[in-house]
Amino acid sequence: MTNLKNFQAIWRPKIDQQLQTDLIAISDDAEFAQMMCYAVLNGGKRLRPLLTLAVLSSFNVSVTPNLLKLATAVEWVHSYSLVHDDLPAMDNDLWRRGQPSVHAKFGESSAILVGDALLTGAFQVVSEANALAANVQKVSDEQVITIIRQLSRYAGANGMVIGQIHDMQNHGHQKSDVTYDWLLNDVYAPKTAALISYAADIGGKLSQEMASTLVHPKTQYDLYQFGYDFGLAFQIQDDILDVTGNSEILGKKVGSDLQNHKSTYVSLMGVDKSQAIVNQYFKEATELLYKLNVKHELILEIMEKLKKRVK
Ligand code: GRG
Repeated sequence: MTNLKNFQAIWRPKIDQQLQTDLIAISDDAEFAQMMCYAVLNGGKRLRPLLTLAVLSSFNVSVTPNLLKLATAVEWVHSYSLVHDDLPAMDNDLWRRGQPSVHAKFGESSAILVGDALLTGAFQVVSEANALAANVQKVSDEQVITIIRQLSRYAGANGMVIGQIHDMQNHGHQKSDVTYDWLLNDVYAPKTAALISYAADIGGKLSQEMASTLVHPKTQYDLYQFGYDFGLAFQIQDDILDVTGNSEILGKKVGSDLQNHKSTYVSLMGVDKSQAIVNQYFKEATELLYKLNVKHELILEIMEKLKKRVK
């Protein structure tokens, strides 16, 4: 088994178990808890929590129950964004991960509220992670606050939300002067790269604290920048898959951008040039990884796998 296969075989089920436990525990209403579980647990790659855990492993930090729980909070935020992104007022997608999207299954008002509960729940998860740590090293309160601050920044008004606002302005070609720079800096970076760079970044911050590993500020910055470049590549790849992908494999409709009359890298410059830019961002992310003075093989494998993704 490759390093990554082994790592995923161990940690994917643990991430899912942690998510399920917390999703069920957070609501006294079993029916609503099931809706939340549907939104989060029905498929998905778990890229963001796996990335945080891979960074911890690169710094030789053992993943204690509190660290696992902290690493899963980003998946709550990510899942909320998917639920809201699929709503009729946004992308109006009826399929997600090969299943009816949350509003298609439970109705629009429930989907809005599931998203709301996932977003707020993420912060509850972060604030309660140490309660799991009876016999393990606690994460300092200061670090917990840093994580809350980072996650709220990347999810909030200067993060995913503004990315989505700009994305909506891009619907129906309402914005006539769409440029690559605008797409990259004002849509893709806040909408997609932010959460991926968050996942890499907190892996480094937690390693610094838990293993007293000296994570040099430059290394910490490189980790963040690695996640950012990776995230941009990931999003442009998403544009390409929306044109070249297979809806059964993707588990969602293809051609959504075209149908929503959205400008994307692909509509502006075509598939081949967009692919060349994806390759360039992956290359830059790889170079940053090589600069990190850690065992980067696992993170590299994650990226290599995602480079070839078809969903
Ligand atoms: C603030 C409502 C709101 C939305 C924010 C992030 C976002 C905007 C919308 C999500 C939809 C979308 C297509 C985002 C682009 C990033 C992306 C490729 C998401 C899919 O992430 P994966 O591939 O999904 O990690 P899985 O299903 O594997 O978890």
